[in-house]
Amino acid sequence: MRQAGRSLPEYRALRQGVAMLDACMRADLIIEITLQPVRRYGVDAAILFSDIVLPLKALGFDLDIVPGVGPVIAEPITDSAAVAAIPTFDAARVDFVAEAVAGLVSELGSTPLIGFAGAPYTLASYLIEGGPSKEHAKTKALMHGAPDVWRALMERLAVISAEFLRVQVEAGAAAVQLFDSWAGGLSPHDYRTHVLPHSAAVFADIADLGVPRIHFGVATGELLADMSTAGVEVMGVDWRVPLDRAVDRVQPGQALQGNLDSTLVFAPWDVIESETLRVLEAGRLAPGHIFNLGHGVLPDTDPDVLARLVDFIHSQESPVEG
Ligand code: 1CP
Repeated sequence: MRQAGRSLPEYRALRQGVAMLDACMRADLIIEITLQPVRRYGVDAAILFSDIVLPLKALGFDLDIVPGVGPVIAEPITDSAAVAAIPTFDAARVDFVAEAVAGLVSELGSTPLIGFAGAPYTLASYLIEGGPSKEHAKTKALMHGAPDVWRALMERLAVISAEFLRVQVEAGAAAVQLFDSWAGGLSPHDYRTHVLPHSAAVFADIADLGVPRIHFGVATGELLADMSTAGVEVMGVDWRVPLDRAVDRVQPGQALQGNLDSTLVFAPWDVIESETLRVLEAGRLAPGHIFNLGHGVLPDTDPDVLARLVDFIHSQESPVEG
C-alpha cells in the first residue's frame, strides 16, 4: 500500500525535523521507513520509500518537496537550452538508493521489494509547470507548440527513469512500477502520440532485467488500453474503473493491480468489507490480481483499519496459488 507509512505515528516521529527529500537520500531512513508498514500490517510486498522526483534532485536539479504542496522546481524548463542542460544519469549520484535496496532485501527475507520511478510525462509536467498543476497547460503548450523540444525532454527523462529503475533492480528490487500519475489529463490521441512511445522506451530499456513491470496512472480509464501496450506484465488501475471492466481493456495475460477507493477506509467496517469483496471478486477475472488501494493511503487513515483490512484480505482464498 503506497504511502502506508504516512499514516503511522512511527513515521511521523522519524520524519521530525527531516525534510522529505533529505529522508529519501539517507539509506538508514529509507530502510527504516520502508520497513515500518511491512512490520505493522504484514503486507505481501514493500514499496521503497523515495519519491518520483528523487533522481532529478540527486542529479542536481534545484527542487524541493514543499510540505502540503508537493515538488517545486526553482527554474522550470521552457526551451531546448534547458533540456540540453539536464544532467545525464549517473548511478553514483543515487548510491544511497542502491545501498538502501540491498539492506532492505536482506531485512525483508521472502517479502519482495517494489522499486519505482516517475514516468517521463509526469516528471516533465513538474519540470515544465514548476510544481503541482491541475490543468498542465504549460506542459501541453510545449508538447504541441515545440514538439522537438518536447521529444528531446521526454527522451532524456526516459533514460533517467529507466536507469533509476535499473539501479534498484540490480540492487535487489523484485518488481518495478512506473507512475504516470498525471497522464489521465491527456486525450488518448495526445497520449498515444506524445507520451506512450517514451514510457514504452523505459520498459523496453529494462526488459533484460526480467522483473515484473507495473504501469499506473490516475484517472486513466480511457487510456488503459494504450498504456497496457507499453511492454508491461501488470496494469495498475485506480478506483474509478472496476477490475472486471479493466480486464477487457488491457492486453491478454496481463495481471491487474488495484483498486479499493482510498477514502473507503473511513467508512464503517461492514462497508469496507463488502467493497473489498467486490474488488476481489472482480479481480478474479484477471489472470492475476494484486490488491491495493486505488491511489495510495491518505495520511489520516487509521492504522488499525488498514491492519484489519490486510488481515481480511489474507483470510480470503487466493485465486492464484503461491
Ligand atoms: O509508501 C511510500 O512512501 C512510497 C514512496 C512514494 C511514492 C511511490 C512517495 C513518498 N511518493 C511516491 C510517488 C509519487 N510522488 C507520485 C506518484 C503517486 C501516484 O500516482 O500514486 C507523485 C505524483 C509524487 C509527487 C509528490 N510527492 C506529491 C504529489 C504532489 C502533486 O503534484 O499533487 C507529493 C505530495 C509528494 C510528497 C511525498 N512523497 C512521498 C511521501 C510520503 C510524500 C509526503 C511527504 C511527507 O511525508 O512529508
